[in-house]
Amino acid sequence: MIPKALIFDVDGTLAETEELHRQAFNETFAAELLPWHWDKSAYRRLLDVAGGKERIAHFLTSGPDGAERAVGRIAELHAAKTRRYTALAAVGAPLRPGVARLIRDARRAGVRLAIATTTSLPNVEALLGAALGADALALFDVVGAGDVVPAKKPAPDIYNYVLDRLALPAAACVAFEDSTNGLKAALGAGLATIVTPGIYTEGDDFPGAFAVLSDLGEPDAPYRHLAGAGGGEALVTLDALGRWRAAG
Ligand code: XBP
Ligand code: MG
Repeated sequence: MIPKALIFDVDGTLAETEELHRQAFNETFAAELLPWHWDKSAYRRLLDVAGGKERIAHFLTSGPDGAERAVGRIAELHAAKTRRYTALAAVGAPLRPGVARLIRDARRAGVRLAIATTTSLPNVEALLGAALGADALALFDVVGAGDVVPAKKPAPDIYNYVLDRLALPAAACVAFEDSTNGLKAALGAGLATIVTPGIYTEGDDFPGAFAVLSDLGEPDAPYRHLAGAGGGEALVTLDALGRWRAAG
């Protein structure tokens, strides 16, 4: 039976957005005369910490030059970064393959949609508004974002928040993630999870994933099957999700 709801992570799953986040962080540091620049290898390590404020706080523990000018200003720095990110995301970050197709099919079939993300709500609004139109967020029955829960991924809080508001059991839903932290959060909430690794997570291990696929697939661009369910197929569709779940 096809799922009653699809729950999507945002960054790395709906779109490859982490380079825009990294740019927003670095531009904010420069504007604040903080001598910090997060290159790709550093950012890949920093992404182990979900949440931009938490990521900055973690970075400060390494004692970077100028850290004393940031202590007590993390929320202010992060707000400035969010303003920069929303401007970048509003220009547009393309949705990953298959995302718009699956969202459209779910809406047509009466399958409910939700978002469970660590990122801040303005970031979700900017990204989806640019990609799916001004009323994009109305496509989603529940949007769980950022600080609405006390503990961020890999804690399951954001997925439990979404399931509570959907009033659906985890067994009736499927989650979509790109990272190990996100997978752990979704699994912690009891959700079967399809992982589509992104630029910062490809090659990582995803133990417990229901399926690991290069992306959700398009008719002219089938996904690459990496692990779990979906071998020998090309597209993640509602029908495929129903068959894969029934096969266990
Ligand atoms: C990924 C994150 C976020 C973003 C930055 O979120 O961990 O922290 O990297 O966004 P997702 P903020 O759960 O969508 O993969 O600075 O707003 O946290
Ligand atoms: Mg993600």
